[in-house]
Amino acid sequence: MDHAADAHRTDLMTITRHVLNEQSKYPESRGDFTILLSHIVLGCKFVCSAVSKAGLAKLIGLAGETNVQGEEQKKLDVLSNEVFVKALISSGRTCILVSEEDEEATFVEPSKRGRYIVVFDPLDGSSNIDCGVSIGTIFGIYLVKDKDNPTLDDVLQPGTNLLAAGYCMYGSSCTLVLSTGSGVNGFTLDPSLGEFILTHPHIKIPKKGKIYSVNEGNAKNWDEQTTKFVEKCKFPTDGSPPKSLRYVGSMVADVHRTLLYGGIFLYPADKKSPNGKLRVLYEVFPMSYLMEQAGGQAFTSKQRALDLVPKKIHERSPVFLGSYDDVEEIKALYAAAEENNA
Ligand code: AFP
Repeated sequence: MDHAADAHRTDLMTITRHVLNEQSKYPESRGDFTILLSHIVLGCKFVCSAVSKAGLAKLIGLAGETNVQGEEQKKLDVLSNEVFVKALISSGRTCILVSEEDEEATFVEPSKRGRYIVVFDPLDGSSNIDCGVSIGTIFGIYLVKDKDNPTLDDVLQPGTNLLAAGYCMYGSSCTLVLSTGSGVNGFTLDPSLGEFILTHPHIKIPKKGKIYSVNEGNAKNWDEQTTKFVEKCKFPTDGSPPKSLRYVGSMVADVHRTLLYGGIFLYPADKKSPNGKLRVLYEVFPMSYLMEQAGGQAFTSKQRALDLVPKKIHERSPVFLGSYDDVEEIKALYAAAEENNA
């Protein structure tokens, strides 16, 4: 028996303890963020449990509704959205919520209002639900300017203003990855304890990776830069081995692998979708924030992704994110094209 390992395991760093530790660095803090986070964690635990029972409980199947992007909503999307919205409002710490599933932003009634804005995709990758492939929740947190007078402008902030961001992946284990602006930490749900335990402290993405992740089925509609980049991944000209391709089609799963193993995740613009597919507020921003906090980069084809200022809550943007050196390569291709056009 490995007593040393067991002794180590007796000092469990739960996500709440971790956030309380962080909070203690700010004497003026009133614990509001910790309370908010505990409600997000509750939502994640609920969704995790629902996802793992989905087949059994016959939760899978169309709910007969269509979401704002014109996609068919699965029952689990509807459930997850309801659970998160209710958990966030009942925290008493939120004032505006933006969910992928709701066309309009939700303004919390004054009696339940707090200082935080939460943007989230309660169940991303829903086309993977029926086959049991990893899916996830993505969230970002902002501060409102004036709690008594919240407006949509408070939501349309650049990603650089995020206070925190994270995702929870419902896969072979349930993993919550979080950054509150000082690095990235990963927590795994111990189902017997019902607690997220710190299992991946101080995640740093490798500076260069061996994997690229993209839906190559869209290749015929890509621009020249994306085409060149992917060609270089497959047929490198610098003597390095070709990169491997991995693509789940669930952003959380593809980004999680990229964060841990290194490489690049791309969802570029193409002729059919000139703004790409992924949503700025609750997909591109949180994942770009985590990548930067882990030492990587995120780029839109025109600028640093976090510098974008969205004009609409469901706006989309192309994104290239991952290992620093890999993103640097795609940036160089776009910079060269711009120079040639100048
Ligand atoms: P769904 O929620 O419709 O499955 O979309 C998932 C997603 O928004 C994101 O999680 C994936 O990275 C991306 O779309 C996959 O899109 P493609 O199916 O076009 O590759």
